Amino acid sequence: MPGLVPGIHVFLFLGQDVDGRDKPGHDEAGVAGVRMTYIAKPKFHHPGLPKNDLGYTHRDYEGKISTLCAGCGHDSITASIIEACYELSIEPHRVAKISGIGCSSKTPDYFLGNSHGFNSVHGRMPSVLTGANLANRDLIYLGVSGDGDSASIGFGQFAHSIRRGVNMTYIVENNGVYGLTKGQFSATADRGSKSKKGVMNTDNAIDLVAIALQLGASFVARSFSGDKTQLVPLIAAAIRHKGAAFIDVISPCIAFNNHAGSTKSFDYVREHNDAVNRLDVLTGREPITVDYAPGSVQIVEQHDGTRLALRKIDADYDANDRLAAMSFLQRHAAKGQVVTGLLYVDPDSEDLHASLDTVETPLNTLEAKDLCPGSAALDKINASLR
Ligand SMILES: Cc1ncc(C[n+]2csc(CCOP(=O)(O)OP(=O)(O)O)c2C)c(N)n1
Ligand code: SF4
Ligand SMILES: [Mg+2]
Repeated sequence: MPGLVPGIHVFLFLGQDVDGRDKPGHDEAGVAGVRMTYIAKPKFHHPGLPKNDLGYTHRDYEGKISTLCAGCGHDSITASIIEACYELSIEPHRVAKISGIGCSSKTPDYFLGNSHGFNSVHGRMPSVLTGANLANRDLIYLGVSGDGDSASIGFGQFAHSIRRGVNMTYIVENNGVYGLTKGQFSATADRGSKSKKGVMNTDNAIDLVAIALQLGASFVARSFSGDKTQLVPLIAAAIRHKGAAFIDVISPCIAFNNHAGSTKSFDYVREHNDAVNRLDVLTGREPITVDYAPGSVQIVEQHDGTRLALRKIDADYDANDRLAAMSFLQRHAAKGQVVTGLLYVDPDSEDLHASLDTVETPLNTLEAKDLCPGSAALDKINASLR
């Protein structure tokens, strides 16, 4: 059954003939000879389920049944993405979910079953997403990746998509290991942390949040898969943000990285979680009536009118100060603390389309008459180059 053997997630050999010969189909991520299989969710649901502004229930934002290990942090992130999209009343057909390879990169199959999806190559999600975004700026782009996918093979891709300000929500489901390939340390594993077999990691860790801040991401957050109250509004705010929004979600791998000595285990993150703020996302125009203590809330208005109400937990933390955020993170990381919350937001951010000055109309809908200025205009351009 799915999930009984950690790290291997395709156990239903539905793709084989009775004599064992393979039928044509998709190979599962990097596992030769094994068919991509899935379990569809039953369509029926309780008639009394609450509905959002579009008349959709949570069920309309779900995908297939997860084949990850029972208890995997990634499944909680899936649930938070479903919740955020439901709360924002997003039309599923307006979302493009793009991933790489890994247990984390499998998760887009488990949410938004009626959205566009592309499961790309290991570490290549950012370039595929960038291309799709350039072709059609009208979709909402959700990039889902793992720490191996983004901090090792895809590190360059991660960096360039962030520095270009691609309008996207980039989520890394960070467990500190390569879960799918059986638990090798990834580049986000902390120096000095121990593998399940007791081996010490001697390499320095890459902190993707620190890198994203340095590269100019206009929305940067860190959260924990076990804290849905914190994570759902962060995802909702990131989706409504214009520009590169990055969320690093610590997501324990219960099969390979949830033991004593790991700094990505449920126990470690619960004990060392230092939340600097709490977020409420206000999408309507109604006045703010939330019961805040004076001075403890900061309202950040985003491009599309969404207001972010940031309740300060740490009075010294300023989510509009990039440099201060970078040094705060370093100081707390040195003490072994995992700083979570909305760490930085630039409400005046722009995206790659603004930098390139592209037309408002999605490029994939332009016709030849829009694209070709005519021979007179071309002659003029050519003359100017002689
Ligand atoms: C080009 C390429 N190199 C290596 C692999 C093998 N591989 C598959 S998943 C993976 C690591 C996944 O780790 P991560 O992104 O952290 O995802 P997780 O499974 O931990 O969620 C690797 C090395 C591959 N599929 N393709
Ligand atoms: S990340 Fe770990 S716990 Fe999650 S499905 Fe993969 S092997 Fe299992
Ligand atoms: Mg991983």
